[in-house]
Amino acid sequence: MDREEMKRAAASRAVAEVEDGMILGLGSGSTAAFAVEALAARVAKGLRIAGIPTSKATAALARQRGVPLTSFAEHRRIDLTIDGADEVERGTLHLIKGLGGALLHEKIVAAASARMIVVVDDSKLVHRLGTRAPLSVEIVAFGWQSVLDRLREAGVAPKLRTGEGENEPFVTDGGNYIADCTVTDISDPAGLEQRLAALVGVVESGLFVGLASRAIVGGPTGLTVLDRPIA
Ligand code: A5P
Repeated sequence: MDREEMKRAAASRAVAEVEDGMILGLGSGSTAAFAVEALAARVAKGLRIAGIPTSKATAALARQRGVPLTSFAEHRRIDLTIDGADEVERGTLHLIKGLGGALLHEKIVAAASARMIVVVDDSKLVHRLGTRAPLSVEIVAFGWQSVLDRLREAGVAPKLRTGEGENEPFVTDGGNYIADCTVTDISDPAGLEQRLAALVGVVESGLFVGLASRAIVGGPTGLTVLDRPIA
C-alpha cells in the first residue's frame, strides 16, 4: 500500500464502527477527508447520522458528498469522532494535532466526544511526542508578538505560521493565529499542555492528552488497531 492507500484504509476501518443514529465529530486533514468519503458512501446506502465538522474545509466536503451536518446548538454530546493526527504516541495514544490549523475546533469536538478514533498512516506513530512534528499552538491575534515572547520563555521556540503570502499570518477558522513551536522529546504532555494553557494569549495547544481511545494505523502490510489502556 502507498501512503494514500494506508490513510484511506485506516479511515474506512474507522467508519465501519459508525452505527445508525450516531452524532459524529468530523475531523480535518487528508486522512479525515477519506473518512468523510467513506461515510458518504454509507449514507448513500441509508445510514442515518449527522456530523459536526471541525473546519470549514470539512464542512464543505461533507456538504458536497451529502453527509448531513449538525452543530453544538442541536447536540452537546458526540458519540464518536474520527480524526487524523500529526503524531500518535504508542501506548498512551496522546496526540499532537494542528498542522492543518484546525486544532481548536478539533479539540472542542474531541473533548465533547464519548469516543475518538484517530486514523493515521504508520509514519505518525512515535515513542515520544515531539519526534517528527512541531507543536502548533493557537494564539489570539492581538499582541501575538508578546504571546510569542511568553512561549519562548516557556521554552518552546515558537515561529508564527504564515499563510498564502509569506508575510501574512495564517488565520484559523476561529480568527486566531498559530505559533508552530519546536519541541523535542515531550516527556510530560499533560504538564506541558497545562503550562501552555496558562499563558496569557494562548487559546489552545495541539497536545491532545487522553482524548483518543483508539488509533487505527495503516501500514505497508495492513491495518493495526491500538487501544488506549484503561486507566
Ligand atoms: C488538522 O488541524 C490536523 O490536526 C490534522 O488532523 C493533522 O494535520 C493530520 O492531517 P493529515 O491526515 O492530512 O496528515
